[in-house]
Amino acid sequence: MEERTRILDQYGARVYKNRKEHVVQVENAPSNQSIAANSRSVPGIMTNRGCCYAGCKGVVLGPLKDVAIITHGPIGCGFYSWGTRRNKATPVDGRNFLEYCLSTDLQEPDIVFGGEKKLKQAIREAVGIFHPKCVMICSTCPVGLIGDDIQAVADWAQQEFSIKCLAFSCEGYKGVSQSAGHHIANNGLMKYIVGSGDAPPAKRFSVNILGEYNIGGDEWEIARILKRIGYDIVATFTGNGSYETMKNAHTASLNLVQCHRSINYIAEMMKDKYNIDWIKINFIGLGAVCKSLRDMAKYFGDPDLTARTEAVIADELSEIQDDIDYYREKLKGKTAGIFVGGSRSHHYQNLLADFGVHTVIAGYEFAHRDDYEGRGILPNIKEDADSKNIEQLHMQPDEKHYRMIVSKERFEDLKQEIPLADYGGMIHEMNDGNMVIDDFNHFETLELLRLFKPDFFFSGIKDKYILQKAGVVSRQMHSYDYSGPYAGFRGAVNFARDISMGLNVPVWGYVTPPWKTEPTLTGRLTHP
Ligand code: CFN
Ligand code: HCA
Repeated sequence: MEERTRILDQYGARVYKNRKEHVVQVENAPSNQSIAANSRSVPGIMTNRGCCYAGCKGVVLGPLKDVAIITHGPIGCGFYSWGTRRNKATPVDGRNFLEYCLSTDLQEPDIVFGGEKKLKQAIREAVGIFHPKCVMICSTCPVGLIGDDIQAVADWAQQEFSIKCLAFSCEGYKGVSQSAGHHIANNGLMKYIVGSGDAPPAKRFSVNILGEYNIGGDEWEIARILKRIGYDIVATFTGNGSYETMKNAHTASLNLVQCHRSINYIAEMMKDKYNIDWIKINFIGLGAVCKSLRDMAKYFGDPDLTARTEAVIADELSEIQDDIDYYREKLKGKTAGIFVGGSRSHHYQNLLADFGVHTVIAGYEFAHRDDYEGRGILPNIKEDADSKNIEQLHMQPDEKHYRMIVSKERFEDLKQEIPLADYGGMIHEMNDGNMVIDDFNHFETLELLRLFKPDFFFSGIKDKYILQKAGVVSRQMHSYDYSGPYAGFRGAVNFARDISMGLNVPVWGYVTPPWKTEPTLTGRLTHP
């Protein structure tokens, strides 16, 4: 596989040895190739990953709008996890704590003599000003190093102020990426909040939405559709979410899992503890939204609900049909690269495909192997046009997997029978020659641009500017730059409009960048 070799061959021996396991070029699609993931980045490499604190405070806990979250640490961590992710929330009784950034702002003397006193004072102030029912403390790196006992402080605060106070030891250096922080946050929410409410059992078609963070208003659009069909949303984890609703999440009948990476732990724990089933859904992309809604109806098995689902799908699609046709005409045949954190790089491929855009390179910052390789039996079934409905178990050359080879028709039938919680991963759904890269870095990004020349390259803050300077249309797929929602039916149109604008805007033709006409560095060579 040529492109893979051309990238890897440029590395020195040690980096080559590490990176070769993380760079896959798809062969024999639908492929069940394996990939190395969720391991330590090469020290010093320009990775796009974040830290454990980012995953816990920034991602999973941060969107809770009625919780006063105090970042215990120097001010930078609190400040940089405030607002940039664009997780939006509707105020409750005119209040929305997301507008505030609360931090102990640790200074050198606190590092030397301990920060617990300051943390107690911060909680006292937060309680005095905001009167929250719940306070959360999130530790940053130095707190773990100096050994502040944040759990003891949380216990003290619960007594002192008669509130719920949870401590999360999510120091940035724990684990290898944001992913460890997701797990820590999931454990805390599950242990201390879910199930602590006393609401009566929820209505008949009641669901929780897990792993949806209301970036750019996505949750609002998803909730709009679900409510139209007649679903009752008990709690969303955690976009536009709240302590108050999450307490009663155990009363729902079904958990819908949007981002599997950040929240599978809660889905599994709620299954064990409350016997609530979960299904994998995806509200990004028209085909994916329709499939998810149908899967939900199938789960509940109610004829009226199924009829309402079909009626809403038909109505929503007819409302946007003209826009979809218009943008498909502008976008079809284009190619894209997409590199985001742990689930969007897969989900957005569906939305791009709706408009005829093929994803040729993709990867995650910190996903685990199941996000790439799939979960359950689906990834191990392969359709083969020549197969005459005969199922056979076939050992792959790498001797790691058995795979069932079936005809196309049987493949479609089997897909209907497969449990709704099973899904194919990213690799399974990409085509021959496409690249899948784990924990991609800036060097690889530039090489991929050179080798594949995609029309779009979707990514994040850290690499956005190298892409733009290379003249490639890029949108920030973490926060949608300043736009959104991109989920659901109406979100699909917003997305198509934004990327089509990026492609068709003539402005770059009018600008000559200074480095094309002037030297950017001047100097004189002197000989000693
Ligand atoms: S909103 Fe989610 S969808 S939660 Fe996760 S894995 Fe991050 S913050 Mo950035 S955009 Fe990204 Fe996913 Fe799930 Fe967001 S792809 S990196 S930790 N993510
Ligand atoms: C995080 C949050 C982030 C960062 C985005 C980026 C987000 O992981 O700390 O690095 O481009 O979505 O805001 O993923």
